[in-house]
Amino acid sequence: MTSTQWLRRTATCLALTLPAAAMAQTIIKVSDVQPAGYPNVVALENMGKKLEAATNGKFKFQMYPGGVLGSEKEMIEQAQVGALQIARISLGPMGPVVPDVNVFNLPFLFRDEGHMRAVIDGPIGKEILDKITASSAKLVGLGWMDSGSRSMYTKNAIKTPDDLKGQKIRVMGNPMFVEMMNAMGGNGISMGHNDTFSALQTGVVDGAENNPPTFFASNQYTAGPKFYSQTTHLIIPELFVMSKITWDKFSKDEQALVMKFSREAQMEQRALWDKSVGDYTAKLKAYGIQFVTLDKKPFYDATAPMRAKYGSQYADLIKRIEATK
Ligand code: BDP
Repeated sequence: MTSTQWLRRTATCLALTLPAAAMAQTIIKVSDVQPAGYPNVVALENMGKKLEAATNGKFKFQMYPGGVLGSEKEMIEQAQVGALQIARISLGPMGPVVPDVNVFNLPFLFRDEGHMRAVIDGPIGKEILDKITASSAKLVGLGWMDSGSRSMYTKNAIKTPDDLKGQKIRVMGNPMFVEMMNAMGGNGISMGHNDTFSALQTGVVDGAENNPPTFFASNQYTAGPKFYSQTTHLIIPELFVMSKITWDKFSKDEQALVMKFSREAQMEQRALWDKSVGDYTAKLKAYGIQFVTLDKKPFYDATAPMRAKYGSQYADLIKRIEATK
C-alpha cells in the first residue's frame, strides 16, 4: 500500500467511526440585526439544526444576531465577498444592490399583509428571488420572511402629512425611502437599524418608522417616541440570502437541501411572527405608547407620484401583483 492509499483508508475509517462533531465541519455564519429570540432568528436557528442533522453534522450554523456583524448594508457586502454565508436583511437595503427588487419597496404597493404573503409565496416571489440570484450581486436568494407593515413613531400623533412637517424621520438605506418620507411631509434621514436608537435618543432624528415588533425589540420605544401612527405605508418582506461564493462550493444535493429548509424557515418564521406580533404590540401599549388610527388616503395620495415614477418600469409586474388574490 502506498502512503497515499494508507492515508485515504485511515481517513475513511476515521470518518466512519468518529462522531460527526469531530469531522471537518463547514461553518455557516448567519447574521441578523434582530436580537436572539426574534422570529427570524429563531426560524434560522431551527433551519441550521435541520441542516446539521440532515448532513450528519457537516454543516453547522453559527448565529450572529443583534447586528453584531454590522448594518444590513455591511452584511450584504460581507456576503458578497464570502466573509458571511447567510445575511438576513430587509428588501429595503437590497434595492440599491439589485434594483429589480425595488418593486416591493414601493409605498402602498400591497393591499395588506395577506396580499403581500400571497405574492411572495407564489411565482412572483420566486421570480424576485431568482432575479437576485441571477444578478451580478454574487448572492443567492434563499427565502422570504414576514415583516408586517411599517408605520411612524414620533413624539406627536401623526394624522395627516402636515403633522410630519419639519420632522426628521429615520428610514432604511435606500434613496427611495428618503423620497417617500419627503413626499409624505417629513424629512427622510437614512441610517442603519442599529444606529436608530441613539439617533432618537440624542435628537438626531425626531422619529422613525417600523413594524411594532421591531419598535419593541430594538428598545426604540424607550428612546423618546410616544405615538405609533398607523400609516402602514410600507409592507416590505424581508429575505435571507446566501453568499454565491459559499453556494458554489455546495453539491447539487446540498443546494437542494438548503433550498428545502429555506422554504420551511420561511413558513416557520411566519407562524412565529403571527404568534408574537400581538404580544409585541401589547407590550408597547403597556409601556404607554399610543396607537393612532388615521385616514391613510392623504399618505397614499402624497406618494402617488413616486409610484408613477418608479413603478413605470415594473408596469406589467405591478399588474400581476394587483391581480394576485
Ligand atoms: C426591521 C427589519 C430589519 C431592518 C429594520 C430597519 O427586520 O431587517 O433592518 O427593520 O428598519 O423591521 O432597518
